[in-house]
Amino acid sequence: MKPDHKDPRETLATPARRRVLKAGLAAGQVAVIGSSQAQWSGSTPYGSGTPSSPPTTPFLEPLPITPALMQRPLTDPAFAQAPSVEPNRALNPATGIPYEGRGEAHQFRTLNPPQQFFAQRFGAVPAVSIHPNLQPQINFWGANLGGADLGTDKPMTPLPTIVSRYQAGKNTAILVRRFNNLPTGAASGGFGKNQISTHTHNFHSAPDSDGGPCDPTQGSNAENPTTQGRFFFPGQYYDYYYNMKRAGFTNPGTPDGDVRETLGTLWYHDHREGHTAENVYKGLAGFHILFNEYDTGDETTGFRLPSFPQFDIPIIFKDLRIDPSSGQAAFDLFETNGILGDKYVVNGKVQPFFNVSKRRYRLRLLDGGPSRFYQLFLTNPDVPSQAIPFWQIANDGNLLPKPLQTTSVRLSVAERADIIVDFNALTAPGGAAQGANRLWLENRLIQTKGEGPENSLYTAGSVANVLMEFHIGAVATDASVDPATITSFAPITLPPLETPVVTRTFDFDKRNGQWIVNGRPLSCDEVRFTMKRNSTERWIYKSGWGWSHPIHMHFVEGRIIKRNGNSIPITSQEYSRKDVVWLGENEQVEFVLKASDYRGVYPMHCHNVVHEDHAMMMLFAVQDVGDTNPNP
Ligand SMILES: [Cu+2]
Repeated sequence: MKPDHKDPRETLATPARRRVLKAGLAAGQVAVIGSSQAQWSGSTPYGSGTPSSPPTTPFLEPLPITPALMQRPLTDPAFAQAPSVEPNRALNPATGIPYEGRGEAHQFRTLNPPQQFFAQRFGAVPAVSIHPNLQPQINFWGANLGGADLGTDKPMTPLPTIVSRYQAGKNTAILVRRFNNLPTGAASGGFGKNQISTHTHNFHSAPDSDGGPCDPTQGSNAENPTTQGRFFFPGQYYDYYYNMKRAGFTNPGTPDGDVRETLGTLWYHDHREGHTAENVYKGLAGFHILFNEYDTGDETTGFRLPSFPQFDIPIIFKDLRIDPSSGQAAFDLFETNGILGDKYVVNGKVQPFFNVSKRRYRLRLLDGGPSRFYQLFLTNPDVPSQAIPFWQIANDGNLLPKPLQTTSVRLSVAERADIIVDFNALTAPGGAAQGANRLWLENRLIQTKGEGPENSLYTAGSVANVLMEFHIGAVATDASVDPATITSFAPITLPPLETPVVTRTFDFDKRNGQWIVNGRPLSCDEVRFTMKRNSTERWIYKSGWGWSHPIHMHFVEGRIIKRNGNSIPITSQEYSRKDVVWLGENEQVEFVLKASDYRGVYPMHCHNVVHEDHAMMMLFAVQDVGDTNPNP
């Protein structure tokens, strides 16, 4: 990017960061500055002038564990309209619009007809406490467990956890029917759009079930429920079909797909074009977890990772700002650089505690946005200088080649890290946190503006930076294995890197207040390039000074092969397949990927959801004939 494109506000904020970078640190390294520097909570170095949230006492309430969605028989009232391959576009006499929002038939559904059926109804969340010191929140949206009566089966946020399973040689396909029962009229709190599209992030979905932001035929004609085929409107449902086959299932030799394409920790969230940030901030996000023949969810079988759900804990965190005058979560519609909150909300509670036993836990960490980047550490609040190791076993939806011991993980928006923490070994005599009866999950990455983080850390042990506190109880039985003894997650491993036949460059920049890719903002009416099915491409991501972007493409995963000219070493957390790439300030990242199986239109975009809405995104297609456009 050129200096004349720089947001003038940038020049006020950059000296500290420049100084750090000029010290010669490589990407991924950080400088530590003292906690005497402004803490983000309290003094609130926040761009838009929004006042600070009311104070809250940390660790008063337990971490909520989001319930799992249960399957329902086809005799359930949710399926009064029978599920069908073709969308149900018949007019519902009760609403005057089609029963179903979907516009496309489910691809390849007859190969693996759905075996399990789930339902959920999106609606307003009844007034809910996120902290005893704050007023009940009335502006949230969520989904219930599928019951027809939202008064008894109430919408919740985070959204219910969906669990599904790969099983080679067996059809385990599922169908999730999502009803839109969101309020009509103006959204509460002045933000949110009740025309929704549910994206299952990182799943190998056909466009019909991808939950993309744009209708492939209607383009920007988004508001008409009789023609729009991607959003579902109040009064409509949408059937999402997940075939539970790994990528490559259309290849004759691998009818179950390629085991190396196995996915694990996914999430689902709203993706309505132009309003994703508002809707996710309102609560439309939850986990979709996939198990398989090796990562079984049972610590006595397969890789013997801690059992779900007792010791395998999905944790979604976001940062909110509570307007002190209204007491409600506030969303600044006019802030396009990104939105920072000053309250960490973890599984729906501000700074909760979590009671753990002395044994191993698998924690699935997900940065739910909207704009904050994290570097997470375990901190012993009584001895903050201790370096406390844990194991990272997965990055985004993918197991690493083998467990990687580390003392921190970095997450940009939408990235996931599965970690294993051994609370027994850490606190036992000789352990890194010997004798500790509590530990913090602490974000030490400095970020004072929505555009992106600094390249430096707060010192350890600042309670304002803590997401949650673990209260460590008694020793408990543990049948999971020590990650140190796992030398490989084979056969779930990295597919070989194939030589790219097409190279494309994507320059992520800002101009005239709009976030752009290769000079242009999103148009839902334009497909910018076409990938050829089963053909390998190299994408080069570039960014400028002053901002960072989490870059996400739908449908296709890839491998980062170079960051700023350097290869990714096997000891890196990035030696993995990825669906989100942390593109830091003034960085260049080379990414290799290949599309398979499905045809159709997908987006790639920045996952700072505020950037995404304003409108750092483009559409691409996957077809049997591609193009070679180097700068789409
Ligand atoms: Cu961005």
